[in-house]
Amino acid sequence: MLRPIRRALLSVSDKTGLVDFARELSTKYGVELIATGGTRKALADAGLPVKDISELTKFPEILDGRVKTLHPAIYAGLLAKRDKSEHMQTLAEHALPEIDLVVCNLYPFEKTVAKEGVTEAEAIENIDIGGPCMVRAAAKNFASVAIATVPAQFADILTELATQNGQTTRDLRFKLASAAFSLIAAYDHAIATYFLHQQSKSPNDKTPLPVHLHPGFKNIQPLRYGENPHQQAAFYSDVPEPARPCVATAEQLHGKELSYNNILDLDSALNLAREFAAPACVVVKHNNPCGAATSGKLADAFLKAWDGDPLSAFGGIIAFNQTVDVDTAAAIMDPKAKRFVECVIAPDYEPHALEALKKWKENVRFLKTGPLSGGPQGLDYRRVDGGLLVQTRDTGADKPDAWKCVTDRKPTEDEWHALHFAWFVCKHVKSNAIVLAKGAQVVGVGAGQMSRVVSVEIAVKKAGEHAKGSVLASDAFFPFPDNVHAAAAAGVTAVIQPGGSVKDADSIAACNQHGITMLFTGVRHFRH
Ligand code: 93A
Repeated sequence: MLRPIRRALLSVSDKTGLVDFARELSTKYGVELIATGGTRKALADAGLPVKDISELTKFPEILDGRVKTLHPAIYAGLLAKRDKSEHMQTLAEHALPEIDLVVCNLYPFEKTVAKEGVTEAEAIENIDIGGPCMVRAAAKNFASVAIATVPAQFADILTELATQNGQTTRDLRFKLASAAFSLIAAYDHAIATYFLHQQSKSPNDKTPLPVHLHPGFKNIQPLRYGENPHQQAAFYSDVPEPARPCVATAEQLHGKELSYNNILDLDSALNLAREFAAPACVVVKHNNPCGAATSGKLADAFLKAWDGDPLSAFGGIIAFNQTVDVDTAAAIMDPKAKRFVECVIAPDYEPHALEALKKWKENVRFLKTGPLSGGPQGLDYRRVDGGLLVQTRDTGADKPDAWKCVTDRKPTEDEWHALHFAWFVCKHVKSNAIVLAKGAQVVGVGAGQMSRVVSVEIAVKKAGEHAKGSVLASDAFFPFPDNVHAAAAAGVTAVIQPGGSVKDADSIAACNQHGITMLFTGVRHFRH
């Protein structure tokens, strides 16, 4: 059982709330206060009993305070495992006191470098060394030590001391440790960013992008350039070992170096292909699928995906969800078709298929992911100027069993399967997204339009004669029934969309008028 908090080490730059917190610790719970220079003075000035850190280290603060807490007496007291007798014996042998609570916030590096005209020397002096070490040590030993890094945590700690006989719970200490490690990560990132900016101020600076990037991303491939030749770029990965199948861990078996845009498109293509259990092929151009199909045979899925929009497929990125066999390779390379392909990604290739593909063209990139399982993982990050948007992935929301038919006519079995297929393709198309499909083959896509009805018109135009008898998926609700009228005029027989518009009733009435069947999914798939 953990002893009550008896000794606290306080070392803070931001002294907000410090005195009140320390007073309560000292007067109510008899906690011994030990502090570094400035913090000690603030506490002593408020009339609190406080020991100087050098009483504990038996060593003065030196080098203008650059070395104040970096001492074994501090670290032993923080890191000793309380439930390990050898550790406790060592403390006793060397007369090292246990530290139960650390209150520490760091030199204000970010504030300092944000100041107009800050000098390099000022910035450097504000890189805290001892603080982060102490915070990490306390956080590592959260089993026995509590670490407060922001004044907002003082109240939580006091509440527990009051209700837990002067102790804190493991649960609170774990949360405090988690916040502490986040603080250190952010702090070090701010320092790294400052250094990076200092060395690459001009847009033409050709210094390579850094090896490590917050949070935990590692440079796995410097790229020749970014979206355009005047932009610098690199490919970073945060996939820990053992690697899971994705573009970042895929093995390139053949072809030219991958480009920035290749990687984006490969990711989009793979993430759509892995939605399906049946053999599937996806063709992506500029981050949108222009063709996609599933079939009993992979070669057939490929031909159907390519034929969905052969004009756009030229120079496309192709993803498969199953091993590329000899027939599929032959279909890709068919001399009569004269196909131009940038990249192919698949779980694997049959040896003969790969051998042939490698001989086909020197530059085409072939990538192998290993067996696909599940969807993409981790948080999704998008940078905006001055900020970062973070969201969870758009996975797992769809419940086909709960889809509701809202029209007089119910879908036939064939229509239901086509709608199901079209819906999952639509999820991977930029908004406003409209997908026309026949069976399990995309025949027309309207992507990235600012008005939905124009997306319908584009999808219909792309589908040409195939629009007749097709089904339509829309990533978000129809705001007006004009979409239904346009679809009906093209010969669409079934629609799938989230529903939820104030004008749903008008769209449903329009479907009924045209004999179209319509499903509501209750789930939206915007993709911006
Ligand atoms: O210069 S340091 O990196 N060297 C140290 O050993 C050290 N220990 C604590 N800075 C160090 N600190 C930092 O001093 C703390 O993180 C805190 O921000 C600050 C508190 O100093 P004072 O109590 O003198 O105001």
